[in-house]
Amino acid sequence: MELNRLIKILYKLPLPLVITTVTIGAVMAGGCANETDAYAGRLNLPKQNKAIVRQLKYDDNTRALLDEISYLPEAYQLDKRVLNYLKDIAKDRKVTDNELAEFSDFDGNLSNRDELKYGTDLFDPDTDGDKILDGENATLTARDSKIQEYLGAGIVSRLVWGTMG
Ligand SMILES: [Ca+2]
Ligand SMILES: [Ca+2]
Ligand SMILES: [Ca+2]
Repeated sequence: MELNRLIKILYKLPLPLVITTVTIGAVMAGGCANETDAYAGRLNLPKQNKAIVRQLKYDDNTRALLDEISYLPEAYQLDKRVLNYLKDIAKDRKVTDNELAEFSDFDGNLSNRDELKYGTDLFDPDTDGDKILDGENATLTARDSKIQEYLGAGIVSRLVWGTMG
């Protein structure tokens, strides 16, 4: 509907009805941010994060982004790089698929969630500086611990020394 026509129609209506209509319209337009607020509130994020994300339109990507933020330890949530990241994302009020993917892996190698599991730096692709990326290190460590497990169980030594059975 054209704005002019809308104004003409509103003119003809009694004043209380106009006020009600305009109020409902305003509440509906602001509804998205309120829903984002409510969801962010349930996740119990620091107020610095909330102040930024409350500008976001409420949809699946926004919900996924909020889950990613809430998964981070507070030191990361309040990290300047994370806050700047969020400010950038919130500029156009929406979270694109790319922005969501980038936010779930800050250094482009191994997801943030896995980095937290392995205790590696979320912003450094090679935390221990051995020129092997964190993702590869994690795989190697997982394999190592599997071997350690076998060694611990004595299976390998029994196989090697032929003392089985
Ligand atoms: Ca990473
Ligand atoms: Ca890393
Ligand atoms: Ca490494």
